[in-house]
Parts: sequence; C-alpha cells; structure tokens
Amino acid sequence: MTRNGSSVPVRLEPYQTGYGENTLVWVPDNADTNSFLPPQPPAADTPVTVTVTNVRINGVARNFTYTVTIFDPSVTPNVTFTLSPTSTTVPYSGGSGSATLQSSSQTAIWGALSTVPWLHITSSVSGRGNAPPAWNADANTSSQQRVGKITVGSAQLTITESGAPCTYTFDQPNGSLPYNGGSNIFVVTVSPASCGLQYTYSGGLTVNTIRNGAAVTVAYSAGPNMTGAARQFSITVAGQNFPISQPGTAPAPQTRVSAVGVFRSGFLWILDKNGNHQVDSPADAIFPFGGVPGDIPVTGDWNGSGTTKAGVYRQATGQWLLDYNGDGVFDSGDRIYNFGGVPGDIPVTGDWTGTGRTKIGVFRNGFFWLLDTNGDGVFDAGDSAFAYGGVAGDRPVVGDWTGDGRSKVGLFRQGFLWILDANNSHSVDAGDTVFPYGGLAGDVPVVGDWTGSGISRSGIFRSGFFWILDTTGNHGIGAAFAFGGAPGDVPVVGHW
Ligand SMILES: [Ca+2]
Ligand SMILES: [Ca+2]
Ligand SMILES: [Ca+2]
Ligand SMILES: [Ca+2]
Repeated sequence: MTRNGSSVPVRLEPYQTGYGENTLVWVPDNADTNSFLPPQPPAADTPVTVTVTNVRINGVARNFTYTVTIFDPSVTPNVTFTLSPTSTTVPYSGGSGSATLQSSSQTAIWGALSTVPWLHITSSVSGRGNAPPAWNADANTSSQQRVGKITVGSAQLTITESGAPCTYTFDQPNGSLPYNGGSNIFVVTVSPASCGLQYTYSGGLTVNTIRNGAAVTVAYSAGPNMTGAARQFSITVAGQNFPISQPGTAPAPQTRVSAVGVFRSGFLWILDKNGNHQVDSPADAIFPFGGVPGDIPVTGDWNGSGTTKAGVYRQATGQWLLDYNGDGVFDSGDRIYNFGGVPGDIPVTGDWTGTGRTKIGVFRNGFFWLLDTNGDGVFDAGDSAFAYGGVAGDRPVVGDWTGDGRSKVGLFRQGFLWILDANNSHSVDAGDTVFPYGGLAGDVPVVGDWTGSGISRSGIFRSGFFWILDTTGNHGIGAAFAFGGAPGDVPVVGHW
C-alpha cells in the first residue's frame, strides 16, 4: 500500500474460507497489530492508494491499484440536527411525550440517547432523516426535582421532572400535657423521606425533634399550668396544626378497675372485660394476638385512651408488637419497637412519667432496668437505666405503688417477698415498701388496681388458674377466684 507515493505497511489478516466471499482484509499502519481494537479514527477523510501485486489468476501474475478513503463514521460533517421543543416539564408522577427531530440530511444516520436511567426513549433510537422521538419518564419518588436529557448529536431536549410533594402524617390528632407540667411526644411520618420538616410552636412550650428516617419524634414539654384554667398550645409542622391542651387543675381521679385475663397457648387473649371472673362471650374480649413461639404477652395503655391493650415481646429479636390502636388485630395502626433483645431480657411496661401512656422497658440479668422513659420505643439519651434487684430469682413487678400516676418498679423475691420502690428512687432504701405475699412454689405475681383506688396492689396467680388478690392493701386475701386453667396460661391484668 502506498500513501502519496510512500509505502505504508499493512498487516494481512489470515485468509479464511467459509466466510462470505473470498476477501482480502488489511489493517492500516496506525492500528496495534497485537490488538483487535479498531484503528484510530483519522482526523479528516484520508485518501489512500492501494496496490495489490502478484495476484495469480490462472497462473498469471497481475497487479491491481485502487483508491480508498479512510473516514471516521461517527462524524457527520455538515449535518445538523434540531430537536423541538428543547425543554419540557413532567409532573412527579411521571409521564410521556414526544419531540420533533429535523435533520439537514435525509441520509445521515442519527442516534438518540437518554442521559439518565429514569428517562426512556420509547421510539426508535436511531434512524435517518426527520423523526418524532418519543419518551417516557418514571415517577419521581424523591422530593427533589430532577433533570434528564434526550440528545441527538448536539441537539438536546431537556426534561425537568418535579419532586414528589411532601406529606406529613401525625400518629395522633392532638396532644396533652399534665396540669402540673411534663412532657409528651407525637410522631410525624414524612413522605418522601427526603422531605425536610420545619415547625413552629407557641410560647411556653419546649420542643425537640429526633429524626429516624421518615419518622420524626416530636417531644414537647411545658411547665405547670398556674393559670387555673385549661390552656392550649400548638405545634405547627409544615403548615399542619397539632393542638396540645393542658388542664388547669388536677384531673378528677379516674376509676379504672383492673380485671384479669390469660394469654393462652402463646397467642389467644381471653380478657374478663366485664369483671365477673368468668369467661362470657361476647361480653369478654377473646382474640388472637402474637403467636410466634416464645412470645411474651405485654399489656399497656399504649395510646393513652384509658383502656389497656395487648402486645407481645418477641424474645428472639427483641421486637415489641403492640396493639396500639386496641382493636385486637395487628394492623397498620399498631407499633413495632425494637427494645431489649438480650437473651433473658424480661419485658416490663409502665407509665414511667405519668403521661397517661404506657411505655416499655426490660429487666436484664435479674437486676438491671432499662426503661423507655421518653416513650419513643428506642433506647436513647432520654431514657433511664439503673439497678434494682440482684438476688437470684428476682422477678420484676411494676405498679403505681403510691397513686401519683407514675409506674414504679419492684421485685418479687424468692417467690414470696415484695420489694416495691415506693419512693421511685431507683434504689432499695427506707422509703420502699416490703412485705410477703404468696409463697407457694410456682406462684406468679400479678399487679392491678383491683378496686379503682388509683393505687396498684399485689396479687398471686396460683397453680395456673387461681387468683388471690390483695384488694384492700393490707396484704391479706381480699378476693380469690378461678380464671384460666388451661396448661401454660399466662396471667395478664388490665382495664380492658
Ligand atoms: Ca367475664
Ligand atoms: Ca391493632
Ligand atoms: Ca426512648
Ligand atoms: Ca427506693
């Protein structure tokens, strides 16, 4: 091969039979002969004279000369493309559209490309001449606006997709604070999770938020209401008002008599709702909740509505499944918390701060209490951890031993001795209450407000069916009856 009269080395590809015509393949000198990479494209169209000599045809040697032009196929000189429109918008839910492509050449090949994965070309991605490229945009699951392009050569169609609107869902319609000051929380679920959360609040409140992905726990507190009348606060989250009321005086004592129940066969709740110590249907509440082997029943007024609801603590995972909305079914209105999870952790529940809502906790290693004091379902800086107990076999009991509205801890020791942290000091001291109640092997301690006095009293669940209750607080047998009796029945107590 010669170029402008000078010899150009070429590499002859091995001749192979069986592939189309008998073809002589050569590669010009600017290719790496050890590679199968294509030759470097020329800077401009390059004419080359090719001379093939000593071609033997019927035994006669002949020479051939011809001219080839080496060109870059991706360059289409003097061809222009125009896309219209050059920009458009699409809502966050996605959509489709089309454009008009005009080419100055009806023979030059064009290729259409999308610059982002969420924007798809639904028409031909290459062709010749004019064409109507069509596209489709996926829904945007983020709150952030995003931009993609469809390109044909240097022509561009810019597509701007809106961000999804932010929505804010409260887990409760309104809040409350105790008349003598205190704190409470609500949870705002933010969607999409990329949305920010801005809030304002009325004077007199202290507000803090803790964000965990899409869930924002809003903690609010206020001092005692000295006005003598009920007052209102509000927190406004992204324009939505969350009203908070604080009464001006101590609420009238609520009579909430505890009734008994059993958790049977690891899933079935049988609750003596009408308090007659017999199983009646439909007067009583009988429903399944839980059911994974090892589930431990837990009870509490999770949402502060005034009634006790079911729940289970799943030992293997440390997971709490709470029937938050109290409908006896595990559904979207309920809560799943992860709290505890160390093998041997015993779940405990109580209204540790007197907000009217029951919170969770665990009793670990026979002496260590971890309480979700701030009620957000996770163990964090707002919570309590302390030692109370420590004699082998100590079992936790929880109750409002003094009637001040707050649950306190206690121990059932060696199967008969009650040690109750009456002064809520988190240590065993002279301010505590100690007495014997029970004492037969297998006695299970139960705690309830048997008379609606506001004070929690002791009880014993004996032999799997027999209840002995200290209804008067003198540590005697105030009431005794049978309820339950199937093997494995676990006693539960609440204001059902
Ligand atoms: Ca009943
Ligand atoms: Ca439920
Ligand atoms: Ca917590
Ligand atoms: Ca104490």
